[in-house]
Amino acid sequence: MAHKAGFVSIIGKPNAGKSTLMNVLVGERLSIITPKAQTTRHRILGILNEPDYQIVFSDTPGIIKPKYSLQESMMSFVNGSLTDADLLLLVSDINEKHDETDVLEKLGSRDIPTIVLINKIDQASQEQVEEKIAFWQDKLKPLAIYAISALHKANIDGLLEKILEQLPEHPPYYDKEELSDRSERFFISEIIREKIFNNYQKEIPYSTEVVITAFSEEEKINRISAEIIVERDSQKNILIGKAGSMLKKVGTEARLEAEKFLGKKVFLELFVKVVPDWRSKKAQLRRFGYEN
Ligand code: GDP
Ligand code: K
Ligand code: MG
Repeated sequence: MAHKAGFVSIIGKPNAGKSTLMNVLVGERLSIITPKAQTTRHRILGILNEPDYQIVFSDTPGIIKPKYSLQESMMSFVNGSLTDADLLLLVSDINEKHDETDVLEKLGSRDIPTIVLINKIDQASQEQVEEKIAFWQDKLKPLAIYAISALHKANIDGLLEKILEQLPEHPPYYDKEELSDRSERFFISEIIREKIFNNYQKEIPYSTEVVITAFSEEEKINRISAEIIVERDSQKNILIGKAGSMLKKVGTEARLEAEKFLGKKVFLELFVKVVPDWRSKKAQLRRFGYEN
């Protein structure tokens, strides 16, 4: 049988469940998931390899109206994922009110085959599902609409078949051993960011970036150092916590997750550093990998 391959971009509003879906489709925990909006800041590839096909999924930041440079950069990752997609998976949270204007605007007059996924049906009634199906049918006339639960892996098998139907015959784009285009360093920085999103409130997660400053692989252990960047001294104090208690908690959680991810013992050192207003500074953003 001929080999199929293609690019499938996962888009939608913040918190719709895009990252959860990508991890389920790829069968690995590549993208970080938190209950907070704007957790995902990059375009992250997740590659599903089978003998007769390769699907290159892109997880993307939720579509918003950007207010500062970091968010502009996040939206340019979304645009990029639209440009080279063979197929779009538009994820919509069933409990969102019917305002998907930002998403529809972003699609604009682009004519990319789109499958709409109504997600979190575990939290909704059959009537709600039908109402939402009618909404999307009317707005977008997509190729197909699936009502799913990414979290509970409901109705995912049918979706995968439908995706494959849409993909062209093509040789693989990436080595068939590859799971992502990202390095282990990147995933470790994301794991640390996830623990920060889960452990702090208000603006702290949004003001935080993580930079891996050392990553050395030894036979039995990986030694990793990371800087947690914040915008102000007050944030640094909150991050560290009383006698270092909060930073220690984040460090422990991140280390355990990193060990699972790397399948190896990890020694993790965290430092906190203030870089005033980094989210609005182009040079800093470039340094942190948000180049457009
Ligand atoms: P993203 O911002 O679109 O990438 O969304 P995430 O994948 O980070 O998920 C946002 C939140 O929704 C997390 O707390 C997920 O656990 C939750 N979530 C994702 N899919 C489902 C689902 O099918 N059902 C329920 N109940 N929650 C879900
Ligand atoms: K999220
Ligand atoms: Mg996400």
